[in-house]
Amino acid sequence: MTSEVERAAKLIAGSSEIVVIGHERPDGDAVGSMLALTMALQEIGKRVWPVLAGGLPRKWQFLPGANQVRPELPAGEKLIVTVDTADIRRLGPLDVERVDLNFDHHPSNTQFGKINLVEPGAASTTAVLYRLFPELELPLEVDIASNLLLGLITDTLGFRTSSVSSNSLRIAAELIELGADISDLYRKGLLGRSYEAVRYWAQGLSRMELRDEVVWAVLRVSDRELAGYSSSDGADLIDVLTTIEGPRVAILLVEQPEGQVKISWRALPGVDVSRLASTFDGGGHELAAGAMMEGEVQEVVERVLTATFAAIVEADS
Ligand SMILES: [Mn+2]
Repeated sequence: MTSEVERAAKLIAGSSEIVVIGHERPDGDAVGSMLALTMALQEIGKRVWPVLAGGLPRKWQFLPGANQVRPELPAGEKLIVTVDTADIRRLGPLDVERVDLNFDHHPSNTQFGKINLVEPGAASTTAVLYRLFPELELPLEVDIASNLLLGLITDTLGFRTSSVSSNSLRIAAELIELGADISDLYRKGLLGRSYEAVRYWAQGLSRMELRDEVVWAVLRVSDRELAGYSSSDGADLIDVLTTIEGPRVAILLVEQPEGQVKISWRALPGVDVSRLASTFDGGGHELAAGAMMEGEVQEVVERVLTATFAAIVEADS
């Protein structure tokens, strides 16, 4: 990877205008990576545009640098950088023809960049960036550190996923030493949620089901309307399903406005849900993966459950 890092450093040095893009329906790691990289590049004198299809969700607007995020690509030739994005299609409806630099930690990353800095073992993309910043001659200060720590806190669900290592905590400690406020980031980025989001959970939880070591819940467009919840995501309900003792796989299915269903899988070690997701054209990590499927909700539920039960049987054989 070292020569890739050198090539990346040269590419950055030779570019004065840079676009940094995160994936659509961004999580904390996508936003934190995008803002940290944006601010670090600005510190060394680059003109930088952070871009997210659909703009920055309100949840992340407390972050330093958040007011710079725009929903569309700027005109003209720029260096194009993506963060935390496993597949170029996850950039959403942005018209991205070419990616120069691809920073990520998803094992399923399709290596779509001219240069790919992908570390599948890392707990977050912000952890990858933290390690690469000195080699890329990018600076660290409190606002950059805060965004990096946010990505690490959110992707590890507060340092409790199997991806957490002593190194994750060492990085967190160093970011705290730079001034990042861990308790504030933890509360606003991980624990804090709206009343509407919890009402939305209640809709999904009231119809939750458990069968043969798989627990699942469905969230429909009508649930969002009833709860007054405005985003088309799952409001992290999957993280509640994974706290249930017994099931080896948890699944959340979220109906989308235009005949699609977004699926999230979480597994205990032993079942590889990233392989399962890839059979539906999705991807992710071994124990946390997702896909987008076409079809009516109930029909998608049946297909997903059948495949998931089969994956568990296969894992045990
Ligand atoms: Mn991530």
